[in-house]
Amino acid sequence: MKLIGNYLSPYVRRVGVSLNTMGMPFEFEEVFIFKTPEKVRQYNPLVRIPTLILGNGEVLIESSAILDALDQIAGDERRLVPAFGSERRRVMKEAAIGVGVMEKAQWAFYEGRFRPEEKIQQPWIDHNEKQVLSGLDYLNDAAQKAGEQGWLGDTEKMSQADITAVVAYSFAVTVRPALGIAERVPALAAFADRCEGLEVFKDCPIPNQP
Ligand SMILES: N[C@@H](CCC(=O)N[C@@H](CS)C(=O)NCC(=O)O)C(=O)O
Repeated sequence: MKLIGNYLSPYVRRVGVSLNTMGMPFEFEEVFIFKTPEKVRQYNPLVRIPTLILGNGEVLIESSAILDALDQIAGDERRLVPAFGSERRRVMKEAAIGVGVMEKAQWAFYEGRFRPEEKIQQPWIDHNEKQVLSGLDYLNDAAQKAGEQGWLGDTEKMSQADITAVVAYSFAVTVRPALGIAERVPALAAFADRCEGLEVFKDCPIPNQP
């Protein structure tokens, strides 16, 4: 299995951490999409990362679809989103909030990164940052309830809710440093520290911005 992308992308990182958590070995091809898009175009018509190539050559795209397929491949013992019931709904909702935080932090980040200075829309950045903070506040409440040993989705072991929330938090802290996120969401910050200390996360380090 080969994962193409880089770990500044929270979508790529959630897939890498999930593969590690499920004990699925993979090769990682580090690609910075705006530098070398041709490395991805041959596999993915959208030219986006993550792109995952399975052992049989099948190509998977879009992190949530990739993770859904991996859960199926891994089977019930190792899957990261419970198969059914209220536990599944809870994990999916928290993971969705994590993905929303990623998207909104990404949009705020891209506004400053891709537009000429005179065309940057500060109200649009503010709008996105407000949603980042609101999503993180929600995850902070979940982290508060989880306590020092528990998990965000109230599951027995780490689930996709935890992985996506922590990857979203660490991404937001990295690309929106001026927001003072760690101080605003101390329970989530402590929870993220706990998870980022695990090998499955440490194996997928966020690179310096290219
Ligand atoms: N919804 C997609 C988002 C993927 C995404 O936005 N990837 C970014 C890198 S963080 C990318 O490939 N951007 C290049 C582009 O869209 O042109 C997912 O979950 O996989």
